[in-house]
Amino acid sequence: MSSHPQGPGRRNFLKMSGAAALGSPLVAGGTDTGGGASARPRGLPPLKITEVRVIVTCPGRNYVVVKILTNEPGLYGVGDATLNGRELAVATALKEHIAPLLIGRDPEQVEDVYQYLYRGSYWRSGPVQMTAIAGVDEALWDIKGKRAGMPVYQLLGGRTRVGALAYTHASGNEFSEVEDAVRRGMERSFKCVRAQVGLPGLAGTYGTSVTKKSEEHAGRVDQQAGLPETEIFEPSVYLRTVPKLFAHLRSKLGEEVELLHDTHEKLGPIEGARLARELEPFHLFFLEDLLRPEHKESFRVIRQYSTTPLAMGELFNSLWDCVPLISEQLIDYIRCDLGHIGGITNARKVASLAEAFHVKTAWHGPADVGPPTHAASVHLDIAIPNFGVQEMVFWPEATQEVLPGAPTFKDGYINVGDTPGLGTDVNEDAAKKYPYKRAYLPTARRIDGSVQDW
Ligand code: GCO
Ligand code: MG
Repeated sequence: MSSHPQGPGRRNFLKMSGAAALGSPLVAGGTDTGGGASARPRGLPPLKITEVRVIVTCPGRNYVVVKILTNEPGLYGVGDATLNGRELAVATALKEHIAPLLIGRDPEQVEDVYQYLYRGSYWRSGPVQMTAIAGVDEALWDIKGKRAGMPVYQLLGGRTRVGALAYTHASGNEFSEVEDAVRRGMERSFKCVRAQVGLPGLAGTYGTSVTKKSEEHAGRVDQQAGLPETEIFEPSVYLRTVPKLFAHLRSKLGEEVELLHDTHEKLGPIEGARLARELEPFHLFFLEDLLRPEHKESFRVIRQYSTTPLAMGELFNSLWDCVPLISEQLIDYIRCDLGHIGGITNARKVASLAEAFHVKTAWHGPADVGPPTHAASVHLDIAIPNFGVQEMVFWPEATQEVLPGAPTFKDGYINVGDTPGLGTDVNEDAAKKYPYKRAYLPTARRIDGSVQDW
């Protein structure tokens, strides 16, 4: 690898190549070691990435953590690169393909690193690659914040709100169980609760085949072993059941609590339109992921029939996945996962695009992405003008031990403090106590045995 083009080495190079005279950034053949920013404005010494550690750990469930070290003693950044059920694919991409590209680079050139990793690999987008990039991106923003002595939200423009309105999960097999779970959320001061119910006669349905504590940990923390479970789903049963659940909840809980529901990409367009229309009287905060991510144009059908607010996006991996739904105003909330769409650098572009089209954000925030991604989401939430709501979880003790510093929750809002950077960290010794366990997401089939989206 040739020498890094920052500092004196770079200035000599520019003199020699004549590029300085043209005022152009570094453009030359040979090994790419960094972008074309001009000399350091603040008189800080040049910074270089010296090591990239990829830590795979399972404190209750699997997480992939990226720790980027620099030549400044003690200065490092931590990002989360967890992709539920495909953790080792991301860890390998990071270790084998991405880490070698980062050594010697200036960690402050966050956008340039993002562009280089996204477009520079030629093979672009996809969940594995974009999760790996997100881990790097979060670590770089963490370094930038630490170096500036500021929390990341300050670097993004400063606070626009006191905290981020948060939602929790409630589920059960009977309407009364779901009602009790929503009440527990409300008692805990949540103003917004997502409600999911089991389907009569069918074994396990997305969001319900979990422990009674599901609303607390919002994930399959106890179910990550062996081979995938198969759930059974039938659209007709689902479509008959869900409107009745919300009729029940509204009659018992009143109008004030904000209710949300996740279809998890299971329906076709006319089924989705029917559900959205039948749920209208119950005034959902939003109805999430009605259709598979491939069928963006089919959201037009749903819009034609219903005024129920729609959310979509946790399976999107690029800015361009978001463009059709946002630019046609086919959704009301864009809910990409910062950890699967390349981190803060890309998500803030999604947010700005959405701002121009009356679309708000609702970043994906389940237990299967780690605390640094949750923190990154909240830093963005409290800095942008078009924030909508933030999905959140409470972390089990083991996760807090390994990945301390997650955002905190109070009076219905999630928040980050003033610690420089993202505020999250990794305890590498503690991580070693919890080795990776192979784990899969569940899968689903119809009653006739055919494959169904889970
Ligand atoms: C949500 C999501 C999650 C996903 C999970 C898959 O809205 O919270 O749908 O529960 O199922 O992230 O790994
Ligand atoms: Mg979802």
